[in-house]
Amino acid sequence: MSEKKEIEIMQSVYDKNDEVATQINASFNENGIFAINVMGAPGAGKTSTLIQIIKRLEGITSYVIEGDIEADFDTKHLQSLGVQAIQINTGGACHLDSPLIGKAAKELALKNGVLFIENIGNLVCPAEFQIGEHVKMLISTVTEGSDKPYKYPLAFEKADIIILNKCDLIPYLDFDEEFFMKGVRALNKTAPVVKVSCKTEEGFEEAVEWIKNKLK
Ligand SMILES: Nc1nc2c(ncn2[C@@H]2O[C@H](COP(=O)(O)OP(=O)(O)OP(=O)(O)O)[C@@H](O)[C@H]2O)c(=O)[nH]1
Ligand SMILES: [Mg+2]
Repeated sequence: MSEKKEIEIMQSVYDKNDEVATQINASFNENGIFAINVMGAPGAGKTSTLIQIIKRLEGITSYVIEGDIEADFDTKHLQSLGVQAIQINTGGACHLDSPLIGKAAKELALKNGVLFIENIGNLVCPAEFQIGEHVKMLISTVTEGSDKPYKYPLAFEKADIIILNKCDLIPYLDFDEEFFMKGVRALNKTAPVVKVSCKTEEGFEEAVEWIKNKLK
């Protein structure tokens, strides 16, 4: 009985979230905004990757909504680089939801450009919630180990593009790229997997081209 009640409540939480997400997505379309939900574990390099991508999107306005449980270091860092960024602190919640994005998007007064939404560092819950995005970008790293697609399948399954970050550290690790790719492809046949390093700033061209093609 109690189990049945829990399922009903969860269903209504997802339904309400998805309804708002659909409205937000329509508003993004009206305003010429292409929205990317950026997901990944804590410290995977989500903010570092955004910095690398944004500086290669010359001539295209980039906005960032930064999601964190607490603190605003990433927003301050992006703003110091001239990026229009706004902070959301969930105060404990492990993912962003669409009402939070709706409010932040209004404050940014978005018009014609790319909106990156850096989700809370978490490889599980962000993949479950639509937040009005057009695509999902997953930042995975070689330091997390090559078994992550097997252990956290939903994020890999739902990603439209997978960035494999921190590749400068491969010589010091036992990362098994073949095993990683086998796990990814069992879940997701189409998402490009792009190897990068924010440290050496290498490998970002493919990701930038992918975004530019989506904008067309
Ligand atoms: N060696 C190496 N370090 C990296 C790379 N990318 C990011 N880092 C480091 O990893 C740490 C976390 O990077 P962030 O960009 O803050 O990661 P994040 O995913 O935004 O972190 P949260 O927002 O806290 O979840 C920082 O110390 C970065 O300098 C990389 O490609 N190579
Ligand atoms: Mg960050």
